[in-house]
Amino acid sequence: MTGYSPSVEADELQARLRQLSDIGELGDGRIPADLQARIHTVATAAEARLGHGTSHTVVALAGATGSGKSSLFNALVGEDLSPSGVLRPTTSKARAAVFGEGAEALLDWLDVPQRHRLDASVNANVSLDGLVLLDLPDHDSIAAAHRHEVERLVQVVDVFCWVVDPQKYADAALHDQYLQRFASHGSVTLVALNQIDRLSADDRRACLVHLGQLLDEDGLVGVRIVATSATTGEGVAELRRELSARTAERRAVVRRLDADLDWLAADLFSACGDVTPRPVPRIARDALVMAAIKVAGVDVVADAVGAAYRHRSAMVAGWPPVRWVRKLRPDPLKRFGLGSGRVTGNEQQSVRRTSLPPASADASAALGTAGRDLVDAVAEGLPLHWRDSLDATITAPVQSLGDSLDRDVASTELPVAPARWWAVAGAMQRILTFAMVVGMVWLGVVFVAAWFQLPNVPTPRLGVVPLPTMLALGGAALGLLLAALGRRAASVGAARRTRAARATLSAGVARVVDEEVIAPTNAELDVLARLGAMTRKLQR
Ligand SMILES: Nc1nc2c(ncn2[C@@H]2O[C@H](COP(=O)(O)OP(=O)(O)OP(=O)(O)O)[C@@H](O)[C@H]2O)c(=O)[nH]1
Ligand SMILES: [Mg+2]
Repeated sequence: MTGYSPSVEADELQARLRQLSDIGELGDGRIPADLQARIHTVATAAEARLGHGTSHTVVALAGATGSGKSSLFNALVGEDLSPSGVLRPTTSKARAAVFGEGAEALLDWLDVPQRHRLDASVNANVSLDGLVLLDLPDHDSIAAAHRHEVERLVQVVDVFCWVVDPQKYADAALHDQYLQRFASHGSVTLVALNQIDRLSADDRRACLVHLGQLLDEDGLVGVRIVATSATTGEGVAELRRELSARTAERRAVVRRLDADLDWLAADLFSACGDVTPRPVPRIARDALVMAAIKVAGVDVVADAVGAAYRHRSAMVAGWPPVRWVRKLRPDPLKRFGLGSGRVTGNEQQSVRRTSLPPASADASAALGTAGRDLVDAVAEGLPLHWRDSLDATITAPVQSLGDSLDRDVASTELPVAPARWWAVAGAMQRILTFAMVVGMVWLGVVFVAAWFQLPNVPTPRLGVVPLPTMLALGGAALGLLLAALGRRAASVGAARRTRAARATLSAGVARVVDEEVIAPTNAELDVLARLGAMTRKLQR
């Protein structure tokens, strides 16, 4: 950062704030609610603070009751503006000392009505122009209103000046609740070890060393510590010089907001930046497709396609005298509301359904398991809240997959077109049956004529066999033989069509699974990967 001009820093901050807002948008439902709330708070505060410009630097004197904040405030400004006292706690509302012009709108936004305008050159050597010094109530107050006032203001001030005293500088309340929490804010943090007049020279050194160690442990390595006494005035000029320098460089506004971003970025990183999600593994997708194939009833429909082929073939090319028996049996495909071939435009629009029996409990359970396995496979190693968002992306479509699969099966064009040989065989069957009937009638006439002793009906012979006998027996035998051959051919064709139907239906199921589950899951994983990349980038 050294060597950067304030405007470059401000531009960088603006760019980071835009990234943060993108993360907030993309992170909706994918980032834990508390982090999402912090994104909102930081973004809103940054926008508002930057809206008031960087010409003023707001420094807050914060600390425990009795540490001497108000006394130090008065000493720094050179006037007794803020009552200090022995009654604890003394200060209940923040008070501002404003050096130089302006800052009204800024103080309105900070909601600090008690303001005092002061000459920028309190001390001839030091200009405090642009400094807005706040005297805060006690952070560890017995009065909740004091704590709220402090909490509200520490979120928005530009520089923290923690005022500690030799008795309470190690208090857990200060270190746990504030110093550690603002560990990223070292560049905008100062510590005043006040009431230094109460210590001997040796104790001062020891106290300063110990305080330095505690701050290091808090994560605030190398922050400036100034030893002061509001009573004797020792160190006050040094602290004033420090405040003057920080105000003059006009970088605190951007640095504080940058530190807020660093702090948030670190937490965002541990929540979602540490891992990169990968697309759905093939094996998990295939397992889901297999389970969906069972739920869709692909085997039942494929078998019905074969059975329908045999059935329809027998209806056309079977032996005509017994064909009517076939008619009594239902068409295996029509039973399921399938097999009428092409889907018309109207049918596609109105939702077409099959009358297939519902999937077995086992098949449905297996689909549910495959869905959960998919969640496990994609969420492995990812943060828990991402698992939740993936669960939401996967579970609902898996649960409604049955309906979509049924619609897909209903609209699949099944291979049930009549084979060309059926018509040929059917025509031959008609000729053979005709020959058989002619032969039988002829034989009947011969038989009746002989019975009534009428003159012989002529019966030409073919070799030794009379023609009517040849027609009757030959027609029947050839018809039966042709029907048997037809059944065999239909069996072979049916097996082929069963395989083809299974392949077409399975491909349809895979397409539905890909469209309704895998594609949205991969899209969600992609969003999560982008979110991870964005939080890594925000980290710097
Ligand atoms: N000896 C000594 N006493 C101090 C010093 N600074 C403040 N005091 C005294 O400490 C007491 C508390 O001072 P305040 O300035 O009211 O402390 P505060 O931090 O503003 O307290 P709250 O407003 O209650 O949070 C007063 O009696 C001061 O006179 C100092 O540097 N040395
Ligand atoms: Mg006070």
